[in-house]
Amino acid sequence: MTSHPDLPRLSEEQCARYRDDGFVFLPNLVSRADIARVRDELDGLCRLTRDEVILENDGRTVRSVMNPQAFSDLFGRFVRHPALLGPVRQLLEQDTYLFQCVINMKRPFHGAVWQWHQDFPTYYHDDEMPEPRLVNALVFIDEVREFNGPLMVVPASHRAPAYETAVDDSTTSYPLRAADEAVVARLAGERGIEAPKGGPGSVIFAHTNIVHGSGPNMSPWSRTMASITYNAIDNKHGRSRRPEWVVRRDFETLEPIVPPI
Ligand SMILES: O=C(O)CCC(=O)C(=O)O
Repeated sequence: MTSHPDLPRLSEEQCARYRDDGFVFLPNLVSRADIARVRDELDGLCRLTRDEVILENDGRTVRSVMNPQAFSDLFGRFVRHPALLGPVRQLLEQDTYLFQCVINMKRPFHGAVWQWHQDFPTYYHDDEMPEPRLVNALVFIDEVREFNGPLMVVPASHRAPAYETAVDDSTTSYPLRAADEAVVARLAGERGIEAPKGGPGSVIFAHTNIVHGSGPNMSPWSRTMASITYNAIDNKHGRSRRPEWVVRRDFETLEPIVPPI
């Protein structure tokens, strides 16, 4: 692995939490100044008409911006932020490439659900991903509160197998391999559900097999969250069934930038 002695690192306790619970929450990790630049850039990207700008079922509200690093220099730098790459490389014990980046806007009053799911079954069945060795960095672009559709996770559910599920393409505008309700009920019955809340720049590092989802945003507050998925460089995905604007084939090893972005 390329040596970067100055990259930020997680403590032993934080690493243990990731291993045991399948996620670790770091409040206020990325500076407010960098997050403000991301938010400004997103204002412009959401006005673009292109496949990567996905609308909710109402045909008006932006749900997600997919892989903005492919058409925004700022996002090309943001995914290389040392505050993200340091912990990710430490957790993977590997150099890493960017598998996917999705910005989930969860707009006030109109942001729709993300059904309960694990990420890895999609990667395995649809993208020829060999092993569940990916880390998802979920970066809060807005403050996440109890009211604006926080991400919910089931602690320790990453230890469960990657369940095979059918694609649900009717609940929202984005097809997803949603988890079986009986499985979610059983796993949540063991360890409950957590929903980390915090200010912009806070980050959840989550294992690719953790069961997670989020409710609709009925509040007047936006809940934008960047979901940046990093893969170990020796775990490259193969030929994906999904279009290239969803799953890119760029295996470049990510090197950290020097902030600000
Ligand atoms: O933004 C959300 O609430 C859900 C994100 C998610 O499920 C994912 O990144 O896999």
